[in-house]
Amino acid sequence: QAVFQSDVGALLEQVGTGKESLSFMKRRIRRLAAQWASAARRLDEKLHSHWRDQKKILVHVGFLTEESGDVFSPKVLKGGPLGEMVQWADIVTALHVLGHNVKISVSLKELHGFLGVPPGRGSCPLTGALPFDLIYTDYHGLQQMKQHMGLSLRKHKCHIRVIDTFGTEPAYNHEEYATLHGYRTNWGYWNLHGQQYMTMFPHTPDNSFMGFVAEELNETERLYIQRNKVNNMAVVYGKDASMWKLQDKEKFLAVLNRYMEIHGTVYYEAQRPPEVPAFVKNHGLLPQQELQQLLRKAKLFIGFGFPYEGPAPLEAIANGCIFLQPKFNPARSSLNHEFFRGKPTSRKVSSQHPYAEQYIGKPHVITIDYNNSQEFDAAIREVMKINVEPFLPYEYTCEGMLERVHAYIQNQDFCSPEVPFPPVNSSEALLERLFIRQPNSRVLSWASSSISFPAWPPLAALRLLTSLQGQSCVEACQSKGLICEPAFYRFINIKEAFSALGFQCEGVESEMNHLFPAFSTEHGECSLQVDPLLFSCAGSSAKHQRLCPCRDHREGQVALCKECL
Ligand code: U2F
Repeated sequence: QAVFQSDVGALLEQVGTGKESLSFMKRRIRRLAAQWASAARRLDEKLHSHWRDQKKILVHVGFLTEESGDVFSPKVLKGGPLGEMVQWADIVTALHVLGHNVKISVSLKELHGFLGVPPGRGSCPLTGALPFDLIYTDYHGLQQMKQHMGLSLRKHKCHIRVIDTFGTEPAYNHEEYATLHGYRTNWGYWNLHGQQYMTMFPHTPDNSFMGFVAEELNETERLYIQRNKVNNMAVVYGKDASMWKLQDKEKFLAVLNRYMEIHGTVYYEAQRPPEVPAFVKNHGLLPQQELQQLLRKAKLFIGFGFPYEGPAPLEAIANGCIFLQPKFNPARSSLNHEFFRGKPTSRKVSSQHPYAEQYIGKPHVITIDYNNSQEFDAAIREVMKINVEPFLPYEYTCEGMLERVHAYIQNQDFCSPEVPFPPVNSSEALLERLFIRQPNSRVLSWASSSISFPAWPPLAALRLLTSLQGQSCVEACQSKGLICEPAFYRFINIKEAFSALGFQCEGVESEMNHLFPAFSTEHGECSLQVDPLLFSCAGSSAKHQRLCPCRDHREGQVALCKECL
């Protein structure tokens, strides 16, 4: 049985030494230890201390290994990306606090040692049983495991979880389909189950949302912060001078400078001051803790377009700042933008931080067109006028992350053979009664009494609807306040689902297509999915209305349905 553990001493020893990235992670683990501990107590109470299996878990952080070049570690103190380090620190802490038996590796040698593969034997396959229940790694680590576990990776891959910042959509993950249909990238095509990829934000429900945490405030701190906000103080988002050089930055800074005192945390070398305008009070790159203090005073945290989708805006909002950011029109994606090119997703990024825009929004987040200087000017004035309270979505609190990771560990299973659906002996009449229409709605729900079938999330949460033409299932479910749930596709990939929704099929075909099951508006044809690996919430076509399995979600926790705990 797993027992919550609040002492992080053993974890800190595991993390090791010798790299700035590891020191950064350790500082973070230490700083947030008390917060994790009290979250663990609350969750334990909420779960009524019920039985949780203790898992043996290997965490192999591929991007920090020398063998993958480790470009991140040398830049930790120089304004390089820290978001990934934040996330890995929080992942290992969550696993440890949940009471699992965690081993951490940041080199091939350690990986070999933990897996019991003799060193220097190239791709000597791991012949025996895998000594872990779960392996958390990243794309670099996955590649290393392929090289060094050889064929046995295929046998063990259901135990693997890939921490994947921006996400991997099913069309890119499916090797054959990606190759045939132009979705092949340097990263994707591992033929994993889509939910084995775990993202930094809830980008697409095709993947599991792993996330990270931000600091929480107690009541005294909240009051103190609100009383001491400096109304005309702005902090610019961007710890590297290159982030300040983007197009027209000077223009915005000049407008901002008219109203507010501008602070920055841009890294610089002693001999060479940073290339930021003289009127900016630059503090240099700050330790996380000191950045929090700065954010506590500031009224505005302002993004100039890069970095995309990082942790800092959540930290700023949690400390009572308003986050002002540019809208991207057209939205950026791997199809039209250099930064996202080659990433295994075609998700459209509508602003610098779509999560802040869509899940938090006003008054904490203002997303505007920076090309319109009047709009920009008006936004700054609005920021100075309104008062906002510190806000942190539950899913980014320690308790929220523990709750989510706990639910995944105890319920997600990609190893057991799937029980076929529909059950072989089920009659057509029975299948026709699987869905019932909700009163006055185009949404159908699962008639749980007609067939009982073990599933997680539980089938009672299933809501079936159709997308509009050109709409993805992510959007279709969202438009009804629901979340698309790929685990439910297999229950709606039957011809009876079409008739329940009122479609009259001219014909029924089965094909490999990440948009299926769907109804072709041109030909009246109903198309089913052949390969479960291609069940995908993402993706749309002007010629199809997709069948979408949606579900509800817990308040502040989109990853989990109401009955998922
Ligand atoms: C994102 O990576 P970044 O590291 O650029 O993300 P940020 O939002 O800037 O913040 C990461 C952390 O850096 C900390 C801050 C955040 O937790 O507290 N920090 C700090 O310690 N001192 C400072 O002076 C300023 C910030 C994203 F996370 C990655 O996944 C992407 O790859 C990257 C590019 O889009 O952006």
